[in-house]
Amino acid sequence: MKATARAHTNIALVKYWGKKDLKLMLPQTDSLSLTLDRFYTTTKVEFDPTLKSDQIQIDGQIAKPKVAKRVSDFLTLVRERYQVSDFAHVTSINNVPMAAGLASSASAFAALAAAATWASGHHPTRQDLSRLARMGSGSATRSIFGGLVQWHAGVDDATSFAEPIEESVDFGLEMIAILIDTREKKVSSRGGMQHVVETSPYYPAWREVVKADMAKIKMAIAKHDVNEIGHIAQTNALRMHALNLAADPGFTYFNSQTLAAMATIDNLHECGVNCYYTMDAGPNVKVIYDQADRETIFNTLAAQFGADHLAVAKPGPGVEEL
Ligand code: 2P0
Repeated sequence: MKATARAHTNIALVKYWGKKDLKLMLPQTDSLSLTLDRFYTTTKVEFDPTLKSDQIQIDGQIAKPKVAKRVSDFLTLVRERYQVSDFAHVTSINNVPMAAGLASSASAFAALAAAATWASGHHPTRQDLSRLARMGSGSATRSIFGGLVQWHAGVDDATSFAEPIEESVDFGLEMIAILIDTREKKVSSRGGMQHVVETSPYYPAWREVVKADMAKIKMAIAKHDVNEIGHIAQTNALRMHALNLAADPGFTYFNSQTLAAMATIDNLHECGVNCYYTMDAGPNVKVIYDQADRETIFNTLAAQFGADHLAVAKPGPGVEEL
């Protein structure tokens, strides 16, 4: 009754920002991401008939009550789905700066969904694992798969799952994460996105933007056109963040360093280096480029932010059993 799973984070190129069903965790729109090799979570789950409650340890520490409840609620879902009556020991190690907009919940819930399911003795399809991971965190839906992944919004539990568009991405697409601030963010993704759905007058336009961007980025992926992929991702990210500014009250995840990084990338781009940026629910900036330009981009960013604040990430694999 035990299993260990490793899942990698993903960065959305066409973002998910808002739910249409909070209970079933159905998103308002489709989204598309790149799973990264560099950041991942390894989670062991062991069901134990002698336990009186779930025992959850994250990065060597007993989980704080709020986190422990979220994990325990998720385990209860797995227990109901697969008729398990025991509580579990959960031990999780993150190779991701937690809650800093580097999608730690994506790798965390993808790894937990897989480890808990496998520990229960079941080996469902990856599509089923993706649907289950969705109940923990939306972005975790996509982290079940490697490479470029689409999450179909769907209309109910059965139809809202991720699917790989291209699992082995070997046409040069790469990212550099600029780690500007890895402290926990002030506005959670969950709270931020629902505030936007409820109060941002641009929300109807966002749904149309995503529809168009999904079609465009899939064509760009089919052509292996890194520039076009980067351009679509950057525009999409800016439009997502515009929703936040236009909410009531408005808010932003950007800080001055975020804006400085964006300006540097824009400058490089104007100088003929093809690079683009995307930001999530935090101040960190992820740079999208073709690996042929890595050195130029890395050296420019290292001069500004320090090489120890940069992490080069390549496309990574889907969830695996260890
Ligand atoms: C994404 N983000 O598509 C978007 C873009 C952040 C910005 O998914 O409430 O942690 O658990 O579903 O998945 C982050 O939100 O939120 C996220 P929940 P999640 O990657």
